[in-house]
Amino acid sequence: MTETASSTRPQLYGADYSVYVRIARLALLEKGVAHDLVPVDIFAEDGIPDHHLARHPFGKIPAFAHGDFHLYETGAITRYIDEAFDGPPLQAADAKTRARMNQIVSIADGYVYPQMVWGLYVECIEKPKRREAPDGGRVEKARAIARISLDVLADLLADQRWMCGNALTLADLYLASMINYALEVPEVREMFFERRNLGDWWQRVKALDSFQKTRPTS
Ligand SMILES: N[C@@H](CCC(=O)N[C@@H](CS)C(=O)NCC(=O)O)C(=O)O
Repeated sequence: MTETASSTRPQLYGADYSVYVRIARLALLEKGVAHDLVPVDIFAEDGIPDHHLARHPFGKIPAFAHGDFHLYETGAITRYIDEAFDGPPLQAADAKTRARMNQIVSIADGYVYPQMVWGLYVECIEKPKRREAPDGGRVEKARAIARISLDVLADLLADQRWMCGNALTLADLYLASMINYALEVPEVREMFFERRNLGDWWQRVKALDSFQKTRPTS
């Protein structure tokens, strides 16, 4: 792996089950940046450790350090990784494609994560595993927004290889990490694979070495 921005090895703080930690890891691997994933369990029984709150005052993961440069928020972390290191660009150079990529990342943050990961995956898969009943109202709202999200994403993808054209971008990395959990829900699988181009995109995502190497272990 190469690293040319400085000789300091970036540190990513978090856990491999986290959607957002995985997005940052995908960016690091796609750029070929040698780094360490430093474990932090924000759901530990004794609470979020103070050393993590010092890195991320909102107590979320991931947090990131490159030498004495510290960051949190996945959007800032992944854009820094893309811009500070050599390796294939993860953001388009032209304004329109870059704006489209940023739009898709916002759709992922604003609708796919809260509705398809929390509203459907957590409600329909995680809660029953903990012997808790899903919140029917929450699921119904999430289902409606999932349907809109998949329609929009299928339209934006059209017959392109990746969400923003021929090159993999942050838009694909965000969606890959989120869709991976959402597809555990049978009704999401059905809605997703009804859209043939999304199914083809998913096969390409699954074939990425970075995707295989960042599979959650728990
Ligand atoms: N806006 C943050 C979101 C990060 C986030 O929500 N991380 C989740 C794990 S995937 C988390 O820390 N959840 C713990 C909580 O909400 O208490 C980012 O982009 O990094």
